[in-house]
Amino acid sequence: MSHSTGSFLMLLMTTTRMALVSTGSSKTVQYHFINESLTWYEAQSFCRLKYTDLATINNMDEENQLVSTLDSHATATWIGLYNGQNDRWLWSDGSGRADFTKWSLDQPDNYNGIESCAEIQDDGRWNDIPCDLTRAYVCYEIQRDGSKKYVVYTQGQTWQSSQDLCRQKHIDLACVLTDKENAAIAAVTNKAWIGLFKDAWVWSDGTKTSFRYWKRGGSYSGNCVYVEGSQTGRWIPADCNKKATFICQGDAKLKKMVIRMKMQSDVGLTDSAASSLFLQKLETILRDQGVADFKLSWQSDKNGSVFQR
Ligand SMILES: [Ca+2]
Repeated sequence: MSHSTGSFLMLLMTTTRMALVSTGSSKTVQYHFINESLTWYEAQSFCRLKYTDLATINNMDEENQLVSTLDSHATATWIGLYNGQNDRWLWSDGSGRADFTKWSLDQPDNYNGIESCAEIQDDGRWNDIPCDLTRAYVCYEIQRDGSKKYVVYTQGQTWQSSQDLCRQKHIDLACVLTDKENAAIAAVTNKAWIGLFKDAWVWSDGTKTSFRYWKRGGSYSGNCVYVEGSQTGRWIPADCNKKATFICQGDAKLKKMVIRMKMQSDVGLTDSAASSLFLQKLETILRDQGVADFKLSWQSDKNGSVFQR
């Protein structure tokens, strides 16, 4: 190949620019199943470094979306829920902390230390009682005009079963936000479960949702939470030091580096074969230097050419 002036390239070498491609706000959550077994804490660090955080689940749609990302062989997969130690009263439909309350006199008293669910009484006042008692229950749904409709079921169920049944047929157990709503429920029932429960679980990314999807039955303990195998996706508390696969959320954090180089060549670099060969050589050099996990590509200008003379 002759040393022609046409293929003699002079490019200016200049600064490197770092740009963090941050997470955008999208309607569907981006879940990423990571097929590596780590402790909950290690998984949290990994997710915060590579994505946004461990996965948060706000509702049943997101729960189903998360389950669909699980590897078919996954048996236990960490999500971002952990024990925050401080109990508070929350609503079953995910709407968070109960700001409006209508407790009966001297309630909630957590009698015998086992009262974590709430019933509405004949007089419309609330009492905390053990969740495994059976009661009638009140579900709710939203009507076309945006108003809430309450549906009472008189056959007694535990609080958990009531929640499952309400979620199957309606939206959730009744959540009560005003005196007016409370009066509407009191008018149609004597004693019944409402969607109020107490727990200390919090999300790694600070989301306030009180949506929960616990496995029914069995006895589990631990301060971190995993979802069980791909079939059900129900949540189970476990020892945070156990190793499990995990799910991160958010866009991947990319570091983009733009490099300008000055080069001299005997071949025409406008030739695509030559420029891809050069790219391969650059990649080899970078890998030899221990740089892993990267992608190289040419950036063309608005005229579509990579090189400027
Ligand atoms: Ca009580």
